[in-house]
Amino acid sequence: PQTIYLKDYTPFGYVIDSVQLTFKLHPTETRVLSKIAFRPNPEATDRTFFLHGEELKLISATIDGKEVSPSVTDEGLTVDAPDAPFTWEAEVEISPSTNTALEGLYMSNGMYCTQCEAEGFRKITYYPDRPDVMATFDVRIEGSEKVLLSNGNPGASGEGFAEWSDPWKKPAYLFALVAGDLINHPDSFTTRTGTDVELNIWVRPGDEDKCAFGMQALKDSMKWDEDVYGREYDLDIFNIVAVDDFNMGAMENKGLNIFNSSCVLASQATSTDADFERIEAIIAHEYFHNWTGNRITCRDWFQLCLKEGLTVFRDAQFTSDMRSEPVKRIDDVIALRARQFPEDQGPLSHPVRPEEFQEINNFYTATVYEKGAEVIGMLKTLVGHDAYYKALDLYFERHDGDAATIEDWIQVFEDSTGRDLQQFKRWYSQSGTPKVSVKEEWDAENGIFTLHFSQSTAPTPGQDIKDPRVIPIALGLLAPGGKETHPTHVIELTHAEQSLTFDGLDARPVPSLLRGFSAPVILEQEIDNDRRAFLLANDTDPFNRWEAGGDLARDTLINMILKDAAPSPAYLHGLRRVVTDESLDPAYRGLMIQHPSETELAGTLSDMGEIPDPTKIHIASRALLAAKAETLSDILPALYADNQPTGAYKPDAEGSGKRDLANAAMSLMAKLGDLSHAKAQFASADNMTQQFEALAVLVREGQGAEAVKAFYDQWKEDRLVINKWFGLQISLAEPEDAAKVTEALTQHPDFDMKNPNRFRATLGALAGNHAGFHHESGAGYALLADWLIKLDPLNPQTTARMCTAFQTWKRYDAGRQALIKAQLERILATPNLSRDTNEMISRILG
Ligand code: HT7
Ligand code: ZN
Repeated sequence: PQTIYLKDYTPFGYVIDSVQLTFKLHPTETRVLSKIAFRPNPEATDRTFFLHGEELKLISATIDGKEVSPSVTDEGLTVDAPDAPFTWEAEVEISPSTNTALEGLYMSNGMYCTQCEAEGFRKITYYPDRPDVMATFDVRIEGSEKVLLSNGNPGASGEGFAEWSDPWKKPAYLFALVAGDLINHPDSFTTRTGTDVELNIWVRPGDEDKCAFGMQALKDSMKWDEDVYGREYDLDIFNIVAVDDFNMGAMENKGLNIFNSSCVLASQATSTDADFERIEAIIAHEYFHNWTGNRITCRDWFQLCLKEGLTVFRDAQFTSDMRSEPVKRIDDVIALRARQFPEDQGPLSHPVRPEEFQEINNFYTATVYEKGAEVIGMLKTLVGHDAYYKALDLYFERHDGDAATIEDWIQVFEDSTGRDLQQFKRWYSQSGTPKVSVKEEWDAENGIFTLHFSQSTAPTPGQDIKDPRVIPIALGLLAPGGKETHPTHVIELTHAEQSLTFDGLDARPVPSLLRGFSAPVILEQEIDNDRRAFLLANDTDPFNRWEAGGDLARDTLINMILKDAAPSPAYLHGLRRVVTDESLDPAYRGLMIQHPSETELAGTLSDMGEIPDPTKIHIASRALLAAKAETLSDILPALYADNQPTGAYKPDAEGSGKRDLANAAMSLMAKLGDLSHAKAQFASADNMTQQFEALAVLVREGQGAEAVKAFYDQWKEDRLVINKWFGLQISLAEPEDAAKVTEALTQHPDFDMKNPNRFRATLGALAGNHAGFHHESGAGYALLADWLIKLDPLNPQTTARMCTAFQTWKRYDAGRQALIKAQLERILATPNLSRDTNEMISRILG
């Protein structure tokens, strides 16, 4: 397969003035007619007229009305084109109903829909399918479906047709079309300058009662983007459509966002609090792309973080404002460490702005998205709140309508702040997670306290040498009595080694470092459990307080795993103090009760140079849960009772925080043998959060068989709830049973490998059951490999993404490594393996 390099970028030889598309819909013989006005691009030297096109049947092609005979390959066509303005017209035939890859135009439950990012438009018609080619689109859809939608504003419509016109120039990846017998949940929004915007969420009949929450989230997002970033919506209508078969979460097509139904449909009975929060965030994310992604798009796919990192950062700001800032930050850091750190430290490590790829779909990664957002967060920390928003104003003003680059982005900040950001830019080009080590020096005689910092990054694939980066470290100092003497301020590390001195101190202070997780680094400091307990009790920074609790838990777990030690009293007492501290938000206390996941512990052990034993990790994790239950036993009933939210169910921060804490108490009581609360809650819950948590507790305690059956009977008609049912049984299966349980569920009549949500709920859950997936028998590895091989010819994109389950394989012992390697080689040897999966497995094998 061909490798594409950032350094090889050249502009396309032609500019497009307008695009007219006509779709004559048919499940197997859809005709797409295109009429495109091209003219030579004065900024390009190469006039090769190559149009991308894949899996298209070319019916006819003309230039200025004269038939032409292009030379056609699997990737597109080339034809001699004039060095002057001309009109290209073509007719192609495609088959949406047999398109299982879910890219281009495909069918899901009888409805037509599209997914064009990154390179799906080339499966719809011949076109320069690259993000720097932008044009206005007029679309006519002919079909018998009740609802016919495309981007932009509606035009003429009548029996069997509808026309749409998008006045904003856009790249083809933002094109969308939907046709189906759908029902809408309508609403409206008046922008701050008084334009009325029609809003709709379109769903399959039966789902209309699950749209209200998503609609409110959309209106909140529209308002927030006006208030915080001064960004207003720019069309007369904004449509969202829910689709069952979808490779990712959602897609920001201009004026016509298409959503995985799991990321928009919500109801008290069927969605958990976590689902509600996620839906709110994804709706915001896609909406925010209207400015960061659509109005300003990417010059090429190497610049993906320009829109994704910024939009993730913006959606995180939105969630912090809507809910709890510290809880959101902690959740994000947990996710970053679980998904991005392993990626950055393993064979798939790549820069936030990659410099080469074979298949761009493989680069929609945690590094591009989440580390990309961290980079924006650091930039904001470095320049400050006001300078950040001033720079963003300039970015929107200067680049509106552009296909921009990271250089453009950095330039905006340099111009508006006067700062030199060239060293900071290394965050975009250097892969790997930096380690920041801190040593303390206390000069008691003179009251001087010095922090000696050093930074380093281990080599990553293709990058042996790393240069120092700009690392913002937010820090504060506490006096030994617990009082904060130096409130948070930010220092900038720019050298491999650097020191910071505080003088005039009466006593040796306790530093609180990397507050709010001010940079995506691994912090190594001289810290013992007394210090951690002190910070857990006294730190004014809620993130570091949580971090201190997590570090205590991690330390005790590591000692339990490596030394068969008993759980540490310091951790258990500290935990008790926090959990009983009623001044703290219940959601925060709920987070404090959790300890690091088994997967995270495997990573920690590996960082320490130890070989993680998944069975020992699992046993220790269970034992710590039991110890926590013992320690808190006397307060659990009250914790459970006092945190039952009163009044009608609300999926807001307050209600969900209380349910989290109450559910944690229920789970610990079950550990002590008291299943009464779980049983009663399962039977009487009026919301999915409480019903599902109760079910999880019963299953975890080996008492779930009846409830699992009852849950299925209750929800068998609801495909999203049934995904949860599949996932739960596998996630909570005992290590030795996980592969068997998964295999049995793949034989269940409701298992459908063509539906990515169901496939992920099943095989993804197996990969997420750490001790089960890594069971020494190798059955988990073999089963996942079997299914990846089966899925690849149908849906390469989802197959390739799921290969990441193997990315940490070198952490494990020789026996497990050999088992995994054999499966990776088996996948790689599969005839006709997709480019997507081939690239992923080759990189993982290294
Ligand atoms: N910009 C989108 C990324 C995307 C995608 C979405 C759905 C299906 C396939 C896709 N490939 C790439 C989603 C986002 O980040 O907002
Ligand atoms: Zn996005």
